Amino acid sequence: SSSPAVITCKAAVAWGAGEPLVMEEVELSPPHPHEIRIKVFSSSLCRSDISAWESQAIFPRIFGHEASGIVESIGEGVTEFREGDHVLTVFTGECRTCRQCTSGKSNVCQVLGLERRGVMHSDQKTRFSIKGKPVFHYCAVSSFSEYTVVHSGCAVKVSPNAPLEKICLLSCGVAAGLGAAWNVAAVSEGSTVVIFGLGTVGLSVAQGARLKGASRIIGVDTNPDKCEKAKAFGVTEFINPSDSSEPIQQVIKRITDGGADYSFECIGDTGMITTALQSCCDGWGLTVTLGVPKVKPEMSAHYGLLLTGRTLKGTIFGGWKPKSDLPSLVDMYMNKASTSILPSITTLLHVYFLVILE
Ligand code: CXF
Ligand code: ZN
Repeated sequence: SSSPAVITCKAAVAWGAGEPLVMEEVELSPPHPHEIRIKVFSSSLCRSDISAWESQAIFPRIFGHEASGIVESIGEGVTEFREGDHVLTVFTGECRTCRQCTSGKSNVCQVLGLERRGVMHSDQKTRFSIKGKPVFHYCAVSSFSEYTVVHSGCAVKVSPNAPLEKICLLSCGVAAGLGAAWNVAAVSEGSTVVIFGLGTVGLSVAQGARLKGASRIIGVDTNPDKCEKAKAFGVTEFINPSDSSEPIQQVIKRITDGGADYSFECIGDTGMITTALQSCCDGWGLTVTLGVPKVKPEMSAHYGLLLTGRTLKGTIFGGWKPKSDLPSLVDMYMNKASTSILPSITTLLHVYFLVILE
């Protein structure tokens, strides 16, 4: 096929912090070497998109990173994709050659890791422009657009039978939560789990814990509407901290005979990391923190919590290596290998706002 040209398409452009997105005609360059251009099919909205839109200073910018689509064209040197392949985008890529990727112990790629400056990994430039003026990327994905360009290491080929409008949720939030429960905590059968924050990520931790046979899954959220939704994802007890004056960590310790086996911070509030540590038990209590802090990145806790045997672990994208692991997660959803993942992800779709671009 002939080499791809610049295209124009519609994209939702953010012009300033907190300003409404504007549908604009944008120019999108062809994919550079080792990049692919994707026709975006679905893009769900992640809290990180909103946080960056509210608070960061990189504009104009195209947000969106949790997406599915179809490969429209490929750049030089791309062997892994063809036009027409179905893909998921990822905000943290997998180069498969760096020290981290080859360690067998990590999903934090040194080459295609989280991009924070609004440009592409390879040349620190943008592929989008409006009348020649650069429009910045988000997480090197920018899926709130009809088409986008991503590094081939930041896309994952998936089964063409999988419904693109559903599996985009596996591109960030749902996978992050499931992975935190399965890969990072390795939640064990019969255990007690407490989850702070019941958004997509927290609900997916609950689902993951249920699938591993946790017997008590305590969900904590200040929004009373989350109670019913949380039960559909496996939460067995819902606690709204606003309902009582007793500190939440004290409530958890009281009802679990000294603290949970596992606690998960899914809010992005560093104060809650301390609370989560205080809510798990002496000896083996494990706190997994995966929320993305919006305000204060520093955390503090009494060292005694660690001296008495607790572990604090952080994780990004639930420890999944996108290329190595996501296709099987999609297959698991398709094969209903685990019967309950399907209804739950479908339920998620009713709960979360989806941006559909066609
Ligand atoms: C996040 C991870 C932490 C920084 C911003 C992007 N990824 C997905 O939501
Ligand atoms: Zn996200």
